[in-house]
Amino acid sequence: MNLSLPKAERHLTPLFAFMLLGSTFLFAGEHANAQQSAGVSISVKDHRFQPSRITAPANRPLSIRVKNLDSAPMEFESVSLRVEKVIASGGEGVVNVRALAPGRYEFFDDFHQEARGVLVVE
Ligand SMILES: [Cu+2]
Repeated sequence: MNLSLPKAERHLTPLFAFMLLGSTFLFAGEHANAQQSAGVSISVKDHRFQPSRITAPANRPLSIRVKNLDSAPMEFESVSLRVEKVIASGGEGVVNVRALAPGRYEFFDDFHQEARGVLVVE
């Protein structure tokens, strides 16, 4: 039925097919990437995050390893990441986070709220 299409649309058809093919490859690439998780580490000492700014790649699940070097328990918490985890003094915990869109995600110690940091996803 291609022949009954107006001339302009007949020209568009190969372009459309090409775009479809391109987006299929793009999707396959993103899918492969999404399966690999990334890891970042952070410590807390004297109620300060070290470092207070961490970076991570976008569109990949993320494991955040938090070491508590203080003599009091802390709670790693983030509203935008929707996580909270209590970590005993001298202990460590892993917070697993979904694949994230690029942006800034703030976190804090819910037991000592002066301790704040940011995860920059890019
Ligand atoms: Cu909390």
